[in-house]
Amino acid sequence: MQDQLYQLQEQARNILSGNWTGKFTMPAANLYPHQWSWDSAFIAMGYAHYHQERAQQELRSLFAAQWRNGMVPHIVFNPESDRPYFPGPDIWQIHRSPGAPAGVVSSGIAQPPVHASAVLHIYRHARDREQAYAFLQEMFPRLLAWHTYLYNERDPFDEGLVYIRHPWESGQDNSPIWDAALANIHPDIRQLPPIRRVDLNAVSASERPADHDYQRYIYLVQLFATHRYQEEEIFQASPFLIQDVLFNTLLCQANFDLAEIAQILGHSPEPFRKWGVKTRDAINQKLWNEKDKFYYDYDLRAQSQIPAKVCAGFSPLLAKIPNRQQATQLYHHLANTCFCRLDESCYAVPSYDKCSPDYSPTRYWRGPVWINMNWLICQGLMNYGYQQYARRVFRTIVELPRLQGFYEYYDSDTGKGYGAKDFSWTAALLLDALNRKSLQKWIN
Ligand code: 2M8
Repeated sequence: MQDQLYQLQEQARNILSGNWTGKFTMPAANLYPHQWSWDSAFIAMGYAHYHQERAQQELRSLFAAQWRNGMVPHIVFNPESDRPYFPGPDIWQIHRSPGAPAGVVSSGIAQPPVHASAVLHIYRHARDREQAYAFLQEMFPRLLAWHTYLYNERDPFDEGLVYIRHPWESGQDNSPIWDAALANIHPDIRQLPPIRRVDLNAVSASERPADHDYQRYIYLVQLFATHRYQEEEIFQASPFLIQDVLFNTLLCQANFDLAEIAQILGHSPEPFRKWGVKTRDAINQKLWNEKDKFYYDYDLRAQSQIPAKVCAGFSPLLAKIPNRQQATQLYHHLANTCFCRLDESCYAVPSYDKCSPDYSPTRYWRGPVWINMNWLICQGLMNYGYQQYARRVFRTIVELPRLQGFYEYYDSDTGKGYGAKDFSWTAALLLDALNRKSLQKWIN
């Protein structure tokens, strides 16, 4: 077994090396040939166990594209890449914004703020302590600007909850959470740029978002460019404004991690703790549904919660957001046939409620198991002492890549891998899981 695990880790490291460009790591060479924001944070957490320099470089490259208002863009385009990706810089047109960064080309939206957590993780695992401390010093003002942007520009009612203005900002692109909001958008197809689904050259259409989703994704991008990426204008104009459970949970945790970074550097941790607590309380107040005993996103346009049971609803366990009773109630949803009972042979955790009529075992964020979500949920379950289930989720992080290869996502019933092959965060988070002291007891 030890031999097998050694080989598996070797494979994971080889995947990361294969996707490494010299400055950052592509999520997958054939489908995602540029740099993605939250991917890089997850990838850096894998590197942290064996290549400190590269872990640091990964985030350094990303933050080199930070906008003047503090936003960390969700894609940083690689000018040297000749691989196709849509939408490219010509669609984003970030030069229309006065806040766009100089000398780099990026998208004009964000992704979940996992970066402070990744920076602290790198520091904790660093062999070269001096270099690690210098890295904290370098990243602290950038992280501060990033979180400040989110609270200043994305929380107009000062609730402690930030909104996303595009499904891609959540990282869960075609999640059923967005269906109703997107259905209210009726783009005039003739006004849209041609939609080049180059993703379908790499992956079957049945595993990717539908064309009507893409039309709406591009409609929103066009709207942002028309408003020169001015947040106040977008807030007035955008039909899509959602307070997302996963995004806010990761922000909450990132604030607590930023507080720790501040303390290490001799700054006051208080402002960051306050942000964390404010967001934690707001998630419980506004995103918890007392009837269904589940966390749901909130649609600011429709002014209502979005009752889609997705696995991101379990993510607040990660940041210790639920109280004991809420955690028990969440666990009842998880250890249930509609997700995956402990005695069932399925692979936990499907990304969407299997009892929903529109559950799909293979279509992207509408059902398959994702290793990053499992990684978050596994730690969340451990926070509340759900050891048996946490162990099961941990084993899935290891078993699925071992049996099937390092895919982007997996069918919860068969375990078959789908989407991109040699997917970086699947490799990086497997490396992290296998090298975490708290999880090593489950390796046998
Ligand atoms: C997926 O999203 C991109 C758009 O950002 C795409 O489909 O082209 C998502 O799974 C997202 O969470 C991820 O960061 C990205 C790269 O892995 O791919």
